[in-house]
Amino acid sequence: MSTSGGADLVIVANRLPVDRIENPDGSPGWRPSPGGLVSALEPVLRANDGIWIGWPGGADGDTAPFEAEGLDLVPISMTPQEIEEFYEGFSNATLWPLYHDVVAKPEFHREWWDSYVTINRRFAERAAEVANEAATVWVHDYQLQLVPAMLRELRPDLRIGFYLHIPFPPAELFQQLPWRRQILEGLLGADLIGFQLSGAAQNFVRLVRQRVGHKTHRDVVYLPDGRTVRAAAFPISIDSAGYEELARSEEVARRATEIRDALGNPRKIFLGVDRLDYTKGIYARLRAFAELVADGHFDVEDAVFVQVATPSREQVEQYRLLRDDIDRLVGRINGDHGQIGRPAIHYLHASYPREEMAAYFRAADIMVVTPLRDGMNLVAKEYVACRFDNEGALVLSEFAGAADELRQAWLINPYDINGMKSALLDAYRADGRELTRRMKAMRKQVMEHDVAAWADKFLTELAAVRPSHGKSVRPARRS
Ligand code: GDG
Repeated sequence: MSTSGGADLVIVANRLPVDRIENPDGSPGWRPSPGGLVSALEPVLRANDGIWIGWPGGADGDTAPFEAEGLDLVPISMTPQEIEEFYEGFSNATLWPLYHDVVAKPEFHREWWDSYVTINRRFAERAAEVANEAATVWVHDYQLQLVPAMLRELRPDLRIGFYLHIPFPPAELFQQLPWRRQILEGLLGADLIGFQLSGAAQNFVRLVRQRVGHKTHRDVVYLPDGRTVRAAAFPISIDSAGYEELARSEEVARRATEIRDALGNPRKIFLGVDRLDYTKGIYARLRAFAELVADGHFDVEDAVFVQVATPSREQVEQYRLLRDDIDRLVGRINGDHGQIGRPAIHYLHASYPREEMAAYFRAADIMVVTPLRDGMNLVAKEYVACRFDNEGALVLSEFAGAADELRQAWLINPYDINGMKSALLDAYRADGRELTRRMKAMRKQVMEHDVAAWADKFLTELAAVRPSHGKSVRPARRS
Protein backbone atom coordinates (compact mmCIF):
# COMPACT_ATOMS: atom_id res chain seq x y z
CA MET A 1 0.00 0.00 0.00
CA SER A 2 1.34 3.49 -0.77
CA THR A 3 1.91 6.04 1.98
CA SER A 4 -1.45 7.63 1.20
CA GLY A 5 -3.00 4.36 2.38
CA GLY A 6 -4.44 3.49 -1.03
CA ALA A 7 -3.29 1.34 -3.94
CA ASP A 8 -3.10 1.61 -7.74
CA LEU A 9 -3.98 -2.07 -8.13
CA VAL A 10 -6.62 -3.81 -6.01
CA ILE A 11 -7.48 -7.51 -6.27
CA VAL A 12 -10.90 -8.43 -4.91
CA ALA A 13 -11.55 -12.16 -4.42
CA ASN A 14 -13.72 -14.18 -2.08
CA ARG A 15 -10.69 -15.57 -0.24
CA LEU A 16 -7.50 -13.88 0.86
CA PRO A 17 -4.41 -15.55 -0.62
CA VAL A 18 -3.28 -16.80 2.81
CA ASP A 19 -4.39 -19.52 5.22
CA ARG A 20 -4.44 -19.16 8.98
CA ILE A 21 -1.86 -21.28 10.79
CA GLU A 22 -0.55 -21.67 14.30
CA ASN A 23 3.11 -20.71 14.74
CA PRO A 24 5.42 -23.09 16.66
CA ASP A 25 5.11 -20.83 19.72
CA GLY A 26 1.33 -21.17 19.57
CA SER A 27 0.66 -17.64 18.24
CA PRO A 28 -1.59 -17.25 15.19
CA GLY A 29 0.09 -16.67 11.81
CA TRP A 30 -0.50 -16.83 8.04
CA ARG A 31 0.87 -18.96 5.25
CA PRO A 32 0.30 -18.25 1.52
CA SER A 33 -2.40 -20.52 0.13
CA PRO A 34 -1.09 -22.89 -2.52
CA GLY A 35 -3.36 -21.77 -5.43
CA GLY A 36 -2.09 -20.74 -8.85
CA LEU A 37 -4.00 -17.47 -8.74
CA VAL A 38 -1.84 -16.31 -5.86
CA SER A 39 1.42 -17.10 -7.63
CA ALA A 40 0.14 -15.38 -10.80
CA LEU A 41 -0.96 -12.20 -9.12
CA GLU A 42 1.72 -11.91 -6.47
CA PRO A 43 4.43 -10.47 -8.78
CA VAL A 44 2.06 -7.97 -10.37
CA LEU A 45 0.79 -6.96 -6.92
CA ARG A 46 4.34 -6.40 -5.70
CA ALA A 47 5.31 -4.39 -8.81
CA ASN A 48 2.31 -2.10 -8.26
CA ASP A 49 2.19 -1.90 -4.44
CA GLY A 50 -1.17 -3.55 -4.79
CA ILE A 51 -3.53 -4.82 -2.15
CA TRP A 52 -5.78 -7.88 -1.96
CA ILE A 53 -9.24 -7.75 -0.41
CA GLY A 54 -10.84 -11.02 0.68
CA TRP A 55 -12.37 -13.17 3.36
CA PRO A 56 -9.80 -14.84 5.63
CA GLY A 57 -12.14 -17.80 6.30
CA GLY A 58 -13.84 -18.27 9.64
CA ALA A 59 -16.19 -15.95 11.44
CA ASP A 60 -14.05 -13.55 13.43
CA GLY A 61 -14.74 -9.88 13.00
CA ASP A 62 -11.24 -8.46 12.56
CA THR A 63 -11.14 -6.07 9.62
CA ALA A 64 -7.79 -4.33 10.20
CA PRO A 65 -5.48 -4.50 7.15
CA PHE A 66 -2.35 -6.59 7.72
CA GLU A 67 0.77 -7.69 5.93
CA ALA A 68 1.67 -11.33 5.31
CA GLU A 69 4.50 -12.65 3.14
CA GLY A 70 5.05 -9.11 1.92
CA LEU A 71 1.49 -8.73 0.62
CA ASP A 72 -0.92 -6.04 1.80
CA LEU A 73 -4.14 -7.72 2.76
CA VAL A 74 -7.53 -6.29 3.69
CA PRO A 75 -9.84 -8.79 5.40
CA ILE A 76 -13.61 -8.81 4.98
CA SER A 77 -15.50 -10.31 7.91
CA MET A 78 -18.63 -12.47 7.82
CA THR A 79 -20.92 -13.67 10.59
CA PRO A 80 -21.72 -17.38 10.87
CA GLN A 81 -25.15 -16.66 9.35
CA GLU A 82 -23.59 -14.77 6.43
CA ILE A 83 -21.18 -17.66 5.79
CA GLU A 84 -24.14 -20.01 5.68
CA GLU A 85 -26.29 -17.83 3.41
CA PHE A 86 -23.80 -16.04 1.17
CA TYR A 87 -21.01 -18.63 0.89
CA GLU A 88 -22.47 -22.09 1.48
CA GLY A 89 -25.91 -21.04 0.26
CA PHE A 90 -26.09 -18.63 -2.68
CA SER A 91 -22.50 -19.09 -3.90
CA ASN A 92 -22.15 -22.86 -3.53
CA ALA A 93 -25.69 -24.25 -3.56
CA THR A 94 -27.30 -21.80 -6.05
CA LEU A 95 -24.69 -20.39 -8.44
CA TRP A 96 -22.18 -23.28 -8.46
CA PRO A 97 -24.61 -25.98 -9.66
CA LEU A 98 -26.50 -23.55 -11.94
CA TYR A 99 -23.29 -22.50 -13.71
CA HIS A 100 -22.12 -26.12 -14.04
CA ASP A 101 -24.88 -27.36 -16.34
CA VAL A 102 -27.24 -27.95 -13.39
CA VAL A 103 -25.45 -31.25 -12.67
CA ALA A 104 -26.96 -30.87 -9.17
CA LYS A 105 -30.22 -29.06 -8.51
CA PRO A 106 -29.66 -25.38 -7.66
CA GLU A 107 -31.60 -24.10 -4.66
CA PHE A 108 -33.22 -20.67 -4.81
CA HIS A 109 -33.82 -18.91 -1.48
CA ARG A 110 -34.63 -15.25 -1.12
CA GLU A 111 -32.70 -14.91 2.19
CA TRP A 112 -29.58 -16.30 0.50
CA TRP A 113 -29.91 -13.69 -2.23
CA ASP A 114 -30.27 -10.90 0.36
CA SER A 115 -27.04 -12.06 1.98
CA TYR A 116 -25.31 -12.20 -1.42
CA VAL A 117 -26.25 -8.53 -1.98
CA THR A 118 -25.09 -7.53 1.52
CA ILE A 119 -21.71 -9.23 1.24
CA ASN A 120 -21.09 -8.00 -2.32
CA ARG A 121 -21.76 -4.48 -1.04
CA ARG A 122 -19.32 -4.99 1.82
CA PHE A 123 -16.57 -5.96 -0.65
CA ALA A 124 -17.42 -3.08 -3.00
CA GLU A 125 -17.37 -0.49 -0.19
CA ARG A 126 -14.03 -1.71 1.07
CA ALA A 127 -12.57 -1.61 -2.46
CA ALA A 128 -13.92 1.93 -2.91
CA GLU A 129 -12.14 2.97 0.30
CA VAL A 130 -8.71 1.57 -0.52
CA ALA A 131 -8.36 2.22 -4.27
CA ASN A 132 -6.37 5.30 -5.30
CA GLU A 133 -7.77 7.79 -7.81
CA ALA A 134 -8.06 6.11 -11.25
CA ALA A 135 -6.73 2.81 -9.89
CA THR A 136 -7.32 -0.60 -11.48
CA VAL A 137 -9.55 -3.02 -9.56
CA TRP A 138 -9.68 -6.68 -10.61
CA VAL A 139 -12.66 -8.59 -9.17
CA HIS A 140 -12.70 -12.41 -9.19
CA ASP A 141 -15.29 -15.08 -9.54
CA TYR A 142 -18.90 -16.07 -9.07
CA GLN A 143 -19.19 -15.05 -5.41
CA LEU A 144 -18.72 -11.37 -6.32
CA GLN A 145 -20.68 -10.71 -9.50
CA LEU A 146 -22.45 -7.63 -8.12
CA VAL A 147 -19.24 -5.91 -7.04
CA PRO A 148 -18.38 -4.30 -10.42
CA ALA A 149 -21.61 -2.25 -10.65
CA MET A 150 -21.68 -1.41 -6.93
CA LEU A 151 -18.08 -0.24 -7.11
CA ARG A 152 -18.60 1.80 -10.27
CA GLU A 153 -21.44 3.67 -8.62
CA LEU A 154 -19.24 4.54 -5.66
CA ARG A 155 -16.10 5.22 -7.73
CA PRO A 156 -16.69 6.06 -11.41
CA ASP A 157 -13.02 7.00 -11.75
CA LEU A 158 -11.84 3.38 -11.44
CA ARG A 159 -10.89 0.94 -14.15
CA ILE A 160 -12.68 -2.30 -13.28
CA GLY A 161 -12.00 -5.81 -14.55
CA PHE A 162 -13.89 -9.00 -13.68
CA TYR A 163 -12.81 -12.61 -14.22
CA LEU A 164 -15.10 -15.64 -13.93
CA HIS A 165 -13.19 -18.84 -13.08
CA ILE A 166 -16.13 -21.18 -13.66
CA PRO A 167 -18.29 -21.70 -16.76
CA PHE A 168 -20.94 -19.16 -17.71
CA PRO A 169 -24.08 -21.12 -18.61
CA PRO A 170 -26.18 -20.90 -21.76
CA ALA A 171 -29.27 -18.67 -21.63
CA GLU A 172 -31.58 -21.69 -21.31
CA LEU A 173 -30.11 -22.50 -17.88
CA PHE A 174 -29.18 -19.01 -16.63
CA GLN A 175 -32.80 -18.02 -17.22
CA GLN A 176 -33.87 -20.08 -14.18
CA LEU A 177 -32.21 -17.64 -11.79
CA PRO A 178 -34.83 -15.36 -10.20
CA TRP A 179 -32.15 -12.61 -9.96
CA ARG A 180 -30.78 -13.05 -13.48
CA ARG A 181 -31.09 -9.41 -14.45
CA GLN A 182 -29.38 -8.14 -11.31
CA ILE A 183 -26.42 -10.46 -11.92
CA LEU A 184 -26.04 -9.32 -15.54
CA GLU A 185 -26.24 -5.67 -14.49
CA GLY A 186 -23.76 -6.30 -11.69
CA LEU A 187 -21.20 -7.68 -14.12
CA LEU A 188 -21.78 -4.83 -16.58
CA GLY A 189 -20.19 -2.47 -14.05
CA ALA A 190 -16.83 -3.82 -15.29
CA ASP A 191 -14.92 -2.49 -18.31
CA LEU A 192 -13.65 -5.94 -19.25
CA ILE A 193 -15.22 -9.28 -18.30
CA GLY A 194 -12.98 -12.32 -18.73
CA PHE A 195 -14.20 -15.90 -19.15
CA GLN A 196 -12.33 -19.19 -19.56
CA LEU A 197 -13.77 -19.89 -23.03
CA SER A 198 -15.20 -17.81 -25.85
CA GLY A 199 -18.48 -19.80 -25.68
CA ALA A 200 -19.04 -18.45 -22.18
CA ALA A 201 -18.38 -14.87 -23.30
CA GLN A 202 -20.90 -15.38 -26.12
CA ASN A 203 -23.49 -16.75 -23.67
CA PHE A 204 -23.06 -13.61 -21.60
CA VAL A 205 -23.34 -11.16 -24.49
CA ARG A 206 -26.43 -12.93 -25.82
CA LEU A 207 -28.09 -12.79 -22.40
CA VAL A 208 -27.31 -9.10 -22.02
CA ARG A 209 -28.95 -8.42 -25.39
CA GLN A 210 -32.01 -10.54 -24.57
CA ARG A 211 -32.55 -9.77 -20.91
CA VAL A 212 -31.18 -6.26 -20.40
CA GLY A 213 -31.82 -4.99 -23.91
CA HIS A 214 -28.45 -3.33 -24.52
CA LYS A 215 -26.99 -3.07 -28.01
CA THR A 216 -24.12 -5.48 -28.65
CA HIS A 217 -21.70 -6.07 -31.48
CA ARG A 218 -19.42 -9.13 -31.39
CA ASP A 219 -17.78 -9.08 -27.94
CA VAL A 220 -18.75 -5.51 -27.03
CA VAL A 221 -21.80 -4.26 -25.11
CA TYR A 222 -22.88 -0.63 -25.67
CA LEU A 223 -24.46 0.95 -22.59
CA PRO A 224 -26.93 3.86 -22.85
CA ASP A 225 -24.50 6.21 -21.07
CA GLY A 226 -21.90 5.71 -23.84
CA ARG A 227 -19.67 3.35 -21.86
CA THR A 228 -18.66 0.04 -23.47
CA VAL A 229 -18.02 -3.32 -21.83
CA ARG A 230 -15.98 -6.07 -23.48
CA ALA A 231 -16.58 -9.77 -22.78
CA ALA A 232 -13.82 -12.10 -23.96
CA ALA A 233 -11.99 -15.36 -23.28
CA PHE A 234 -8.77 -15.50 -21.25
CA PRO A 235 -8.08 -19.19 -20.58
CA ILE A 236 -6.31 -19.43 -17.23
CA SER A 237 -3.14 -21.46 -16.75
CA ILE A 238 -0.57 -22.51 -14.16
CA ASP A 239 2.97 -21.64 -13.13
CA SER A 240 4.21 -24.14 -15.72
CA ALA A 241 7.95 -23.65 -15.20
CA GLY A 242 7.48 -23.81 -11.42
CA TYR A 243 5.73 -27.19 -11.69
CA GLU A 244 8.35 -28.56 -14.04
CA GLU A 245 11.12 -27.45 -11.72
CA LEU A 246 9.40 -29.10 -8.78
CA ALA A 247 8.90 -32.33 -10.74
CA ARG A 248 12.58 -32.37 -11.71
CA SER A 249 13.79 -32.14 -8.11
CA GLU A 250 15.48 -35.13 -6.55
CA GLU A 251 13.11 -35.23 -3.59
CA VAL A 252 10.10 -35.48 -5.88
CA ALA A 253 11.77 -38.20 -7.98
CA ARG A 254 12.57 -40.16 -4.84
CA ARG A 255 9.06 -39.75 -3.50
CA ALA A 256 7.55 -40.86 -6.84
CA THR A 257 9.54 -44.11 -6.63
CA GLU A 258 8.42 -44.58 -3.04
CA ILE A 259 4.79 -44.16 -4.10
CA ARG A 260 5.15 -46.77 -6.85
CA ASP A 261 6.78 -49.17 -4.39
CA ALA A 262 4.09 -48.62 -1.79
CA LEU A 263 1.48 -49.46 -4.43
CA GLY A 264 3.24 -52.78 -5.11
CA ASN A 265 4.81 -51.68 -8.42
CA PRO A 266 1.85 -52.42 -10.66
CA ARG A 267 2.49 -52.10 -14.41
CA LYS A 268 0.35 -49.00 -14.66
CA ILE A 269 -0.98 -46.45 -12.20
CA PHE A 270 -4.14 -44.47 -12.93
CA LEU A 271 -4.55 -41.22 -10.99
CA GLY A 272 -7.36 -38.79 -10.21
CA VAL A 273 -6.82 -35.54 -8.24
CA ASP A 274 -9.83 -33.37 -7.50
CA ARG A 275 -11.60 -31.36 -4.88
CA LEU A 276 -14.34 -33.72 -3.73
CA ASP A 277 -16.99 -32.04 -5.89
CA TYR A 278 -19.93 -33.49 -7.81
CA THR A 279 -18.89 -31.60 -10.96
CA LYS A 280 -15.61 -33.52 -11.19
CA GLY A 281 -17.08 -36.83 -12.41
CA ILE A 282 -15.28 -38.96 -9.81
CA TYR A 283 -18.08 -41.53 -9.49
CA ALA A 284 -18.31 -42.39 -13.18
CA ARG A 285 -14.55 -42.63 -13.62
CA LEU A 286 -14.18 -45.10 -10.74
CA ARG A 287 -17.03 -47.15 -12.14
CA ALA A 288 -15.41 -47.24 -15.58
CA PHE A 289 -12.13 -48.43 -14.05
CA ALA A 290 -13.89 -51.08 -11.94
CA GLU A 291 -15.73 -52.41 -14.99
CA LEU A 292 -12.44 -52.80 -16.85
CA VAL A 293 -11.18 -54.91 -13.96
CA ALA A 294 -14.45 -56.86 -13.83
CA ASP A 295 -14.31 -57.43 -17.61
CA GLY A 296 -10.87 -59.01 -17.16
CA HIS A 297 -8.85 -56.39 -19.06
CA PHE A 298 -6.46 -56.14 -16.14
CA ASP A 299 -6.17 -57.14 -12.50
CA VAL A 300 -4.62 -55.45 -9.47
CA GLU A 301 -1.14 -56.64 -10.46
CA ASP A 302 -1.50 -54.82 -13.78
CA ALA A 303 -3.17 -51.60 -12.69
CA VAL A 304 -4.36 -49.68 -9.65
CA PHE A 305 -6.31 -46.46 -9.38
CA VAL A 306 -5.22 -43.75 -6.95
CA GLN A 307 -7.90 -41.15 -6.25
CA VAL A 308 -6.91 -38.10 -4.21
CA ALA A 309 -10.08 -36.26 -3.20
CA THR A 310 -9.42 -33.04 -1.33
CA PRO A 311 -12.06 -32.24 1.29
CA SER A 312 -14.28 -29.40 0.09
CA ARG A 313 -17.39 -27.45 1.18
CA GLU A 314 -18.24 -30.03 3.80
CA GLN A 315 -21.04 -27.94 5.28
CA VAL A 316 -23.05 -28.12 2.04
CA GLU A 317 -25.55 -31.00 1.91
CA GLN A 318 -24.80 -32.05 -1.70
CA TYR A 319 -21.12 -32.46 -0.85
CA ARG A 320 -21.88 -34.64 2.17
CA LEU A 321 -24.08 -36.88 0.02
CA LEU A 322 -21.36 -37.13 -2.62
CA ARG A 323 -18.81 -38.16 -0.02
CA ASP A 324 -21.08 -40.97 1.18
CA ASP A 325 -21.66 -42.14 -2.42
CA ILE A 326 -17.93 -42.27 -3.20
CA ASP A 327 -17.13 -44.00 0.12
CA ARG A 328 -19.68 -46.68 -0.67
CA LEU A 329 -18.54 -47.14 -4.27
CA VAL A 330 -14.85 -47.46 -3.31
CA GLY A 331 -15.77 -49.98 -0.59
CA ARG A 332 -17.78 -52.04 -3.04
CA ILE A 333 -15.12 -52.03 -5.77
CA ASN A 334 -12.37 -53.00 -3.34
CA GLY A 335 -14.60 -55.67 -1.81
CA ASP A 336 -15.25 -57.13 -5.26
CA HIS A 337 -11.83 -56.82 -6.87
CA GLY A 338 -9.13 -56.22 -4.25
CA GLN A 339 -6.74 -58.78 -2.84
CA ILE A 340 -5.15 -58.89 0.60
CA GLY A 341 -2.86 -55.87 0.79
CA ARG A 342 -3.82 -54.83 -2.75
CA PRO A 343 -6.97 -52.78 -3.14
CA ALA A 344 -8.00 -51.88 -6.70
CA ILE A 345 -8.65 -48.28 -5.67
CA HIS A 346 -6.49 -46.31 -3.27
CA TYR A 347 -8.75 -43.57 -2.03
CA LEU A 348 -7.20 -40.64 -0.16
CA HIS A 349 -9.63 -38.11 1.30
CA ALA A 350 -6.99 -35.55 2.21
CA SER A 351 -5.03 -32.52 1.10
CA TYR A 352 -1.28 -32.72 0.42
CA PRO A 353 1.58 -30.26 -0.11
CA ARG A 354 2.44 -29.29 -3.69
CA GLU A 355 5.63 -31.42 -3.64
CA GLU A 356 3.59 -34.51 -2.83
CA MET A 357 1.15 -33.74 -5.66
CA ALA A 358 4.09 -33.39 -8.09
CA ALA A 359 5.36 -36.81 -6.93
CA TYR A 360 1.95 -38.36 -7.64
CA PHE A 361 1.96 -36.74 -11.09
CA ARG A 362 5.38 -38.24 -11.80
CA ALA A 363 4.39 -41.65 -10.49
CA ALA A 364 1.16 -41.89 -12.49
CA ASP A 365 1.03 -43.40 -15.98
CA ILE A 366 -2.50 -42.33 -16.78
CA MET A 367 -4.00 -39.13 -15.42
CA VAL A 368 -7.80 -39.30 -15.42
CA VAL A 369 -9.65 -35.96 -15.48
CA THR A 370 -13.35 -36.49 -16.19
CA PRO A 371 -15.44 -33.51 -15.00
CA LEU A 372 -19.07 -33.27 -16.08
CA ARG A 373 -18.36 -29.56 -16.49
CA ASP A 374 -15.28 -27.52 -15.46
CA GLY A 375 -14.26 -23.93 -16.19
CA MET A 376 -10.69 -24.94 -17.00
CA ASN A 377 -9.23 -27.70 -14.77
CA LEU A 378 -5.73 -26.87 -13.66
CA VAL A 379 -4.90 -30.43 -12.57
CA ALA A 380 -4.75 -31.51 -16.23
CA LYS A 381 -2.23 -28.74 -16.98
CA GLU A 382 -0.21 -29.48 -13.84
CA TYR A 383 0.15 -33.12 -14.87
CA VAL A 384 1.41 -32.08 -18.29
CA ALA A 385 3.86 -29.55 -16.81
CA CYS A 386 5.31 -32.27 -14.55
CA ARG A 387 5.88 -34.76 -17.40
CA PHE A 388 9.20 -33.33 -18.65
CA ASP A 389 10.03 -36.96 -19.56
CA ASN A 390 7.38 -36.66 -22.34
CA GLU A 391 5.66 -39.75 -20.98
CA GLY A 392 2.34 -40.30 -19.28
CA ALA A 393 -1.16 -40.25 -20.76
CA LEU A 394 -3.95 -37.79 -20.10
CA VAL A 395 -7.60 -38.88 -20.34
CA LEU A 396 -9.60 -35.65 -20.37
CA SER A 397 -13.28 -34.71 -20.43
CA GLU A 398 -14.49 -32.71 -23.42
CA PHE A 399 -16.43 -30.64 -20.90
CA ALA A 400 -13.37 -29.24 -19.14
CA GLY A 401 -12.17 -25.88 -20.50
CA ALA A 402 -8.69 -27.44 -20.74
CA ALA A 403 -9.92 -29.70 -23.56
CA ASP A 404 -9.84 -26.68 -25.92
CA GLU A 405 -6.06 -26.47 -25.52
CA LEU A 406 -5.05 -30.07 -24.76
CA ARG A 407 -6.30 -31.61 -27.99
CA GLN A 408 -3.81 -34.50 -27.85
CA ALA A 409 -5.32 -35.93 -24.68
CA TRP A 410 -7.63 -38.95 -24.96
CA LEU A 411 -10.81 -36.85 -25.00
CA ILE A 412 -13.94 -38.43 -23.56
CA ASN A 413 -17.59 -37.72 -22.85
CA PRO A 414 -17.89 -38.37 -19.08
CA TYR A 415 -21.53 -39.40 -19.45
CA ASP A 416 -20.54 -42.22 -21.80
CA ILE A 417 -19.15 -44.97 -19.57
CA ASN A 418 -18.33 -47.30 -22.47
CA GLY A 419 -16.52 -44.52 -24.31
CA MET A 420 -14.60 -43.71 -21.14
CA LYS A 421 -13.68 -47.37 -20.68
CA SER A 422 -12.28 -47.67 -24.18
CA ALA A 423 -10.26 -44.44 -23.78
CA LEU A 424 -8.81 -45.69 -20.46
CA LEU A 425 -7.89 -48.95 -22.17
CA ASP A 426 -6.34 -47.19 -25.19
CA ALA A 427 -4.27 -45.00 -22.87
CA TYR A 428 -3.27 -48.11 -20.87
CA ARG A 429 -2.13 -49.91 -24.01
CA ALA A 430 -0.51 -46.97 -25.85
CA ASP A 431 3.13 -47.48 -26.77
CA GLY A 432 5.94 -45.11 -25.85
CA ARG A 433 6.02 -43.37 -29.22
CA GLU A 434 2.33 -42.59 -29.13
CA LEU A 435 2.59 -41.25 -25.57
CA THR A 436 5.56 -39.06 -26.42
CA ARG A 437 3.94 -37.65 -29.54
CA ARG A 438 0.86 -36.60 -27.60
CA MET A 439 2.67 -35.36 -24.49
CA LYS A 440 5.16 -33.26 -26.47
CA ALA A 441 2.37 -31.38 -28.20
CA MET A 442 0.50 -30.78 -24.94
CA ARG A 443 3.65 -29.64 -23.18
CA LYS A 444 4.33 -27.06 -25.88
CA GLN A 445 0.90 -25.56 -25.23
CA VAL A 446 1.18 -25.55 -21.42
CA MET A 447 4.77 -24.32 -21.21
CA GLU A 448 4.11 -21.48 -23.69
CA HIS A 449 0.89 -20.29 -22.06
CA ASP A 450 1.44 -19.89 -18.35
CA VAL A 451 -0.49 -18.04 -15.68
CA ALA A 452 1.81 -15.01 -15.76
CA ALA A 453 1.00 -14.57 -19.47
CA TRP A 454 -2.70 -14.91 -18.60
CA ALA A 455 -2.55 -12.14 -15.97
CA ASP A 456 -0.50 -9.84 -18.24
CA LYS A 457 -2.91 -10.32 -21.12
CA PHE A 458 -5.97 -9.58 -19.01
CA LEU A 459 -4.48 -6.44 -17.45
CA THR A 460 -3.15 -5.18 -20.80
CA GLU A 461 -6.54 -5.62 -22.48
CA LEU A 462 -8.29 -4.05 -19.51
CA ALA A 463 -6.10 -0.97 -19.96
CA ALA A 464 -6.93 -0.98 -23.69
CA VAL A 465 -10.71 -0.90 -23.03
CA ARG A 466 -10.30 2.41 -21.21
CA PRO A 467 -7.16 3.83 -22.80
CA SER A 468 -7.71 7.46 -21.91
CA HIS A 469 -8.50 6.59 -18.38
CA GLY A 470 -6.60 5.45 -15.33
CA LYS A 471 -2.96 4.79 -14.62
CA SER A 472 -1.37 1.83 -16.28
CA VAL A 473 -0.53 -1.26 -14.29
CA ARG A 474 3.14 -2.24 -14.42
CA PRO A 475 3.56 -5.74 -15.87
CA ALA A 476 5.49 -8.21 -13.75
CA ARG A 477 6.73 -11.07 -15.90
CA ARG A 478 8.86 -13.34 -13.84
CA SER A 479 12.25 -14.22 -15.17
C1 GDG B 1 -11.81 -23.43 -10.18
C2 GDG B 1 -12.60 -23.91 -11.41
C3 GDG B 1 -10.57 -23.52 -12.81
C4 GDG B 1 -6.19 -30.13 -5.32
N1 GDG B 1 -5.94 -30.97 -4.31
C5 GDG B 1 -4.78 -30.57 -3.75
C6 GDG B 1 -4.31 -29.46 -4.45
N2 GDG B 1 -5.19 -29.20 -5.41
C7 GDG B 1 -5.04 -28.10 -6.36
C8 GDG B 1 -4.79 -28.60 -7.75
C9 GDG B 1 -5.20 -27.39 -8.57
C10 GDG B 1 -6.34 -26.80 -7.74
O1 GDG B 1 -6.21 -27.33 -6.43
C11 GDG B 1 -7.69 -27.19 -8.28
O2 GDG B 1 -7.92 -26.46 -9.46
P1 GDG B 1 -8.92 -26.96 -10.58
O3 GDG B 1 -8.76 -26.05 -11.74
O4 GDG B 1 -8.60 -28.38 -10.90
O5 GDG B 1 -10.38 -26.92 -9.96
P2 GDG B 1 -11.24 -25.91 -8.98
O6 GDG B 1 -10.76 -25.97 -7.59
O7 GDG B 1 -12.65 -26.34 -9.17
O8 GDG B 1 -10.99 -24.44 -9.57
C12 GDG B 1 -11.65 -24.53 -12.43
C13 GDG B 1 -9.91 -22.92 -11.58
O9 GDG B 1 -10.88 -22.41 -10.65
C14 GDG B 1 -8.96 -21.77 -11.94
O10 GDG B 1 -9.59 -20.78 -12.68
O11 GDG B 1 -9.58 -24.19 -13.57
O12 GDG B 1 -12.36 -24.93 -13.59
O13 GDG B 1 -13.61 -24.85 -11.04
O14 GDG B 1 -4.19 -26.43 -8.64
O15 GDG B 1 -3.44 -28.99 -7.88
N3 GDG B 1 -3.17 -28.81 -4.16
C15 GDG B 1 -2.45 -29.28 -3.12
N4 GDG B 1 -2.87 -30.34 -2.36
C16 GDG B 1 -4.01 -31.02 -2.65
O16 GDG B 1 -4.35 -31.99 -1.96
N5 GDG B 1 -1.31 -28.66 -2.79
